[in-house]
Amino acid sequence: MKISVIVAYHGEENYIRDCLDSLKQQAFQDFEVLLICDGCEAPDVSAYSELTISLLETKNQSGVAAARNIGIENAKGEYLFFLDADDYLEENAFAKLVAHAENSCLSYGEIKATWYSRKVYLDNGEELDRQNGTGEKDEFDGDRNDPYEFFVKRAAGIQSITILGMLIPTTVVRENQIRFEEQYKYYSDLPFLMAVLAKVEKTCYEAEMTYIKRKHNDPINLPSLLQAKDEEKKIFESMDAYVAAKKVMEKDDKADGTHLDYKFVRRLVTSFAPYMIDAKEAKKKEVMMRLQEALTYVSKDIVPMLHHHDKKLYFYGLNGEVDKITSKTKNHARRQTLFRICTSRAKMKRYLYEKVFSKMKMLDDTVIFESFFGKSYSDSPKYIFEYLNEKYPGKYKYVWVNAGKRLKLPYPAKQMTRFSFKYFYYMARCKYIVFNGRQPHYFIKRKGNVFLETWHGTPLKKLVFDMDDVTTASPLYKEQFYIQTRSWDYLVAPNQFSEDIFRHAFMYDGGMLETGYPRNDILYHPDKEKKMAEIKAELNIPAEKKVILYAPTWRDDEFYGHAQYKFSLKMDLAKMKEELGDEYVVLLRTHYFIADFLDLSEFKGFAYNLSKYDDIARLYLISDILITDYSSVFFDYANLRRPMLFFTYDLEKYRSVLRGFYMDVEEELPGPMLFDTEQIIDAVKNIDDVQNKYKEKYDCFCDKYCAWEDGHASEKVVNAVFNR
Ligand code: C2G
Repeated sequence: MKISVIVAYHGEENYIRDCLDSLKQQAFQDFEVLLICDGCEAPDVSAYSELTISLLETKNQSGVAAARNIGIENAKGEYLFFLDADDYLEENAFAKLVAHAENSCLSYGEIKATWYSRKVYLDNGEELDRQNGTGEKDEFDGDRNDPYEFFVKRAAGIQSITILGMLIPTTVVRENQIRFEEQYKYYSDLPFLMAVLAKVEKTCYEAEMTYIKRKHNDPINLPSLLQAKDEEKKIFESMDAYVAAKKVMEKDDKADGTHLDYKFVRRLVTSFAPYMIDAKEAKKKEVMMRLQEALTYVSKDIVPMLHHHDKKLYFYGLNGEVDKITSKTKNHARRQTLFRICTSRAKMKRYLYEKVFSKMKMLDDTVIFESFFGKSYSDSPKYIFEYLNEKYPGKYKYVWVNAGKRLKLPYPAKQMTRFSFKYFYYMARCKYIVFNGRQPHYFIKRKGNVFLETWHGTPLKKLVFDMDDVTTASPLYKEQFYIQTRSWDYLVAPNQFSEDIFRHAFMYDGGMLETGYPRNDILYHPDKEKKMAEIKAELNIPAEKKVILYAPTWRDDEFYGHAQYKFSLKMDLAKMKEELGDEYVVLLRTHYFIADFLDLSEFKGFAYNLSKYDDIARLYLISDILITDYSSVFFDYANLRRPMLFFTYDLEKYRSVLRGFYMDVEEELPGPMLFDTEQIIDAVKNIDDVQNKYKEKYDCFCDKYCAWEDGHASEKVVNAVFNR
C-alpha cells in the first residue's frame, strides 16, 4: 500500500461526499482511507465500495489531533496524507506527488482555497472566485522549494500553517514517534509539521498537485475550526504551539525559524494585544506571563524586519510591560481610525453614523422607505407609503431613499441618495424603517426602532441558508444575512409557502405578517379597467393592442461587478414581430440588477423596453400574457388569473448549478416551459388552448400561492405595524 489517507471526520455531512468523490476519481489508486469519526455518527460510505475505507473512531470527541493519531497508528501505507473531511483533491493529486516520493522524501504541492463545492469548482470555481474577488491573492514570491518559506512564510498567519496536502513518509513519523499533541484543539499542525521537517531527509515541491481547501460559507451553522469564536483558548494555544515548534527547530540545523518568529510577533500585534485591552486583570497578567516567555524564543535577527509599531510591542512584551502594550495598541487603533476617516469618505460616513447620528434623539414620527436599493418608487414600500398618506394624512413624516435619481412621489417626502451623509443621518434617526431588501449589515438597531421588512417575492429559487454554494454576492453572505435579519421586527409573507421558507432560509424567528403583498393590492383594484386604460395611454401603447410582458430574472454567474448583471435576449424579436405584430406588443422588463439596457429601437411600435419603469405591478395590470423564467413575478401575476408562459432556455444550469428550486417546476408551473422563439409564438397563437390545458394547475397554483391576497394587504400591514 502506497498511501494512507487520514481523514478526521467531525460530522461534516455536507462536505464528505465531495471529499470521497475526489478520492474515488484519483488517477493513482494505490491508497487506503482511514476515516476517523470524532464523536459523531459515521457517514454512509456504501457508495464508495471501490475504495478501501476503514471506519475508526476516537473516544468521545477527543478532537482532530487525537483522530489523526489514531489514523497514524492504523496506517498501512508507506506515506501518510492528511485530508480534511470538508476538502477535496484534484484528480491527479496523488499521481503527481507519488512521482516524487522516494524513501524519506516529503512531497507537497499547492493548496487552493475556494468557497465552492466540487462540482461548481470543477465547472468554473476558479473563475467565480476570481470574479467575486474571493480567490486567493497569491502574492508570495518566495522560494516554493524551501519548505519553511512555503509552509510558514506563505501562510496568512500561524493559524494557517498546515500539514494538509503533502505525502509524509510513514517511517519518519513512526520511527521518531511524532504525534499530534492532543491537548491542542486549533494549533496541533504547527509542532507536528516542524517535527516532521526536522526529520525528513528531502522535500520536494510539485507545482501541478492541487489540494482544494473549502472555505465555509455558513459560519452560523457550519463554522470551520478556525472560524470558531474561542479567542482565549486560541491565544494560549498558539503561544504553546509556537514554543513547542521552536523547541523542535532549535535542534534542527537546517530549520529556518525567522518566518515563524515574524508571524508570531504579528500575532502579538493583531490578536494578543487587542485581547489584553479588554481582558480582566488576572487574565491580562496570565497572557503577559506566557507571552513574555514565548517571546524569548523569537530570534533578534528578525527585529530589523519589524515595522516600528510591531517592534515596540515586541520589546514591551519581552519586558513584560503590559500597560505599555495596551496603551500603545489603543493609540495605534485611534490613529488608524482617524487616518481611515480622513482618507475615506465612506469610512467617515460610517463613523458619523455609529458615533454621532445614532446617539441623537430618535425621530418618533418619521418613516424611512427603500425599494430595490432606491432604484425605484415601487413594490410594497410604495403601497404602504400611499396607504399611510391616504389614511393618516399628516400623522407621519416620510423619507425615501433613492439611487442617485430623484423618485417621482405622489406625496411630500424628503429624498436622499443611498449611502450619502443624509442617508446615514436618517437611517440612524428614523423610528420606522420600511425596506423591501436588506439594510447595510452594520445597521444599528436602536431601542424603539420598528423595522418592517416587506421582502420582494415568493421564493422559487433557493435562498440564503438553503443554498449550498453561494455562487454570487459576498462569501460572507450567509453570515451577514443572519446579522441583518436579527434587526427585523416584521416580515411580510405573501403566502404560507413563503412563510415556511423564510423561517428556515433566513433562520428568521421574528414577527411574521400573514397578509399577502401590499404591492399586489393594485391587482384587486375595483377600477381596474380604468387604471389599465390610463397606464396604456401613459406608455403610448395602442389601446387595441394586446400586451405580452416579458420579465425574466437575473443569472448569478453573468455579471460585470457587484449587483451589475448581464442580460442577453434569447428571444427573436424580429420573428415575434413578424408573426404576432398585428395583434400584440411586447414589453421587455429586465430585473433591477441588470446593467445592460437593450436597444429595441428597430422594433419601434412593437417592442418597448420598460426596464426602468418604476412599478412592475402596473405593467402586470395591462398585460394579457406574462412570459417569465425563474422570477418570482409569476406568483404575483397569477393574482390576475391571466395566462403565463415560461421561457426556460437555461433550465438545467439554473436549477442544478446556480440555485436549485423550492418547487417541482415540471409539476406545478401554471403554464408551459418553452425553450425557443418558435415555441413561444406557437403558444401565444394558441393561448386559449394553453389556458384550458393549464386550468386545473392554475387553480391549484392560486390556492397555494395567492390565497392570502385580497387587495387589503397594505391596510393589514399598517394596522399591525403602525397602529400597535
Ligand atoms: N422584478 C421586476 N422585473 C423583473 C424581475 C423582477 O420588476 N424582470 C421585481 C419583481 O417585483 C420581483 C422582484 O423584482 O418580484 C424579485 O425578482 P426575482 O426575479 O424574483 O429575483 P430576486 O430579486 O432574486 O428575488 O423571494 C424572492 C427572491 O428573493 C427573488
